[in-house]
Amino acid sequence: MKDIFLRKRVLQSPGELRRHYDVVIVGGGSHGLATAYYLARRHGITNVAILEKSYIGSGAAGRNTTIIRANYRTPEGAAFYKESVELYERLSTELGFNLMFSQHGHFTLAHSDRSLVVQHERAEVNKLLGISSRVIDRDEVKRLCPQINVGEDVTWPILGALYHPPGGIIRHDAVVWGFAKQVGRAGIDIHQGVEVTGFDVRDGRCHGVRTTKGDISCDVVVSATAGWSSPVAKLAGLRLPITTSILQAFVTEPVKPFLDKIIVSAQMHIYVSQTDRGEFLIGAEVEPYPTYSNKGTFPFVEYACRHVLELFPQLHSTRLLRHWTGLCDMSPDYSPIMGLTEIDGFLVDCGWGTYGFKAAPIVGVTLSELIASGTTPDLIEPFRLERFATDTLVSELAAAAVSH
Ligand code: PYC
Repeated sequence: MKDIFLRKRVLQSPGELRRHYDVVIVGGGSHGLATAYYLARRHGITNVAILEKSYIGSGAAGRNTTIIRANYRTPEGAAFYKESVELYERLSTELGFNLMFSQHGHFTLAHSDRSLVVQHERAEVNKLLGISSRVIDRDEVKRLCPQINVGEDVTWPILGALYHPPGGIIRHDAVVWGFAKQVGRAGIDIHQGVEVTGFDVRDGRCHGVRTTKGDISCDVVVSATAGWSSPVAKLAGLRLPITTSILQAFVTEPVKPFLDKIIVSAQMHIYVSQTDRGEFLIGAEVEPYPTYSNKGTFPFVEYACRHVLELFPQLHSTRLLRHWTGLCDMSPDYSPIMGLTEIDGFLVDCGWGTYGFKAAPIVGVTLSELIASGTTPDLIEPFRLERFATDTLVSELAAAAVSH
């Protein structure tokens, strides 16, 4: 009987914090866990610690809209997220953990001629990279998603959409637990409730980490702390070009399943999908002020409901259940900042804005390769921190339904 319980246990107990690790990953979210997973799986590096000040998945991994897609605007971004979607497609089998990935299609609605032009540009970039994306007209939107209101009697009638068939939603906490399970099995320590208080930086190199449970020496530190990236980098003396804001979202009470598509609108700044539990998950614009507050606001709820009800009037008497905020670390060009920094041995993975969760597996693959080989993989070369000094930005502003 005891054996059955042991086998079912997902998270291994990490034991004492050791005084030395080859790699210390700060942040027990989807990126930190994925990096640890691929370090072990692809490179055999297991003398690794993940330090999480709260519990795994307590940050952005547990507070997002669970959307997975690759229909980005820039060739750099689209190529990167394409690989992420492909990794996600195999991940349940690979991790031996059902991540409930349902790929029923992602629609970016266009309500103006200008927006149709942008969606065409995205479709062309996507097609060149082998990503399934095309612009469809209003009739096809209605045919593929009969539940949506395509009528004229609304604030912004729908003219068409960018249709991305592989887009989908996934259970975000299952992603965290699936990675954590395999990370633990590989012998990697996941230390929850351990906060990083400083870094041992001398002569331009990071030699270790100071924590609430003592100091650790290490060869490489990876900061994968999403919304907390700036304060964590500051502990190492590194200034990041990031501002932090919140994106709010809520779920309704569960209702009978009637929407299997993801609907987003860059004009209305909203996201709508229905979860496997029947809840409608609705999100909106990043708030236009920097904050670390995790309090939701009533104007957001009012705004999001007003717009969603124009698309889905059938939700008019559905009640709201939960409402949350997620921290978004916004970079100036809305693309991530990944890899080496001016401090040897101190790597960053930040600036994800609202795109982070969908990148978790490819972040793990590319960062683990960088750590193991010392060479930046081609796929993340454009996302180096130094691009802000060399003026080689990767503007991804047009790729989300939030204006950022
Ligand atoms: O980029 O798919 C997205 C997204 C969803 C919520 C915020 N950003």
